[in-house]
Amino acid sequence: ASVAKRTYAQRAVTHTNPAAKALLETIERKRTNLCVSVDVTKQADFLRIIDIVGPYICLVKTHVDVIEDFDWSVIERLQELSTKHDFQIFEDRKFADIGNTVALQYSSGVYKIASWSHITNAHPVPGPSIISGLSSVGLPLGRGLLLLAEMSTKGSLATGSYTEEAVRMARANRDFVIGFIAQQRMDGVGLREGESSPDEDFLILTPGVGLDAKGDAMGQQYRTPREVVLESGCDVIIVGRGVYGKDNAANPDAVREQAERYRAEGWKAYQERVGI
Ligand code: BMP
Repeated sequence: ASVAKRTYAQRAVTHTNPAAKALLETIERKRTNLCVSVDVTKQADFLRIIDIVGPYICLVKTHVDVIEDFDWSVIERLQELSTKHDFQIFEDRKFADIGNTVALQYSSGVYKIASWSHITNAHPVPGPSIISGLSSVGLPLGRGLLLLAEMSTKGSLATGSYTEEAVRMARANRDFVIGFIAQQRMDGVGLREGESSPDEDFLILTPGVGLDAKGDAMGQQYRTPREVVLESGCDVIIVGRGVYGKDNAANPDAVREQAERYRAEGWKAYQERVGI
């Protein structure tokens, strides 16, 4: 069956990258394809929101560099919460430099991302050398990489042949590249004339998901979990402000309620897609 018709459990069995396998197993075990993106600037808010949404998510997406009172205890607490609630961690670093530089940015500095983040991502703009640089650090640690094949923003340049090249880069590095940040499945994208469809399973993680808004004032565009998972065949919905958004931040019950709501919507769309 096509990848979109297979269950997360079936896909977990055949995936060889440890980060991809662990994510698929977590999704199946907890029956959730929801990733919450926690883009807040105070460590107390960051940890509090994750503790609330933890039971409803497969993955937490972070931008650690926006936490203004960051210290290493944030990472230790995040790891404790990851164990407590059984979710994976994805630092949304969007690497975009030469191989040597990204290897340093991934392994070193204040954040030492590779030491705690199961999954990270990169822009394909520098070409395949960005994958070699990151995999030199991440592969021995069992990490996985997502390439940004598309973006959710108005006027994104990541379309057409750029997206196709991103998929070709991933295909040539399937040990480390586990999938894409994209708005739809990439099955068969970028195949050259005469190339037959390879037996591949890329995870599609999709930001720009919201049930109550169409976008924001800075170019973000939202689609519903149903559009993303059922119609476009994506695997994980990434929701930020839709879950913890301005009004919710102060109110734990509202945050929990939104997390439950997005989890339910995302899972229903998946069940309908695979027919279970
Ligand atoms: P929100 O749901 O609050 O709009 O947040 C979306 C999150 O996903 C942000 O952290 C943003 O950096 C990220 N993101 C995105 O919105 N669109 C993309 O194409 C790629 C992203 O990583």
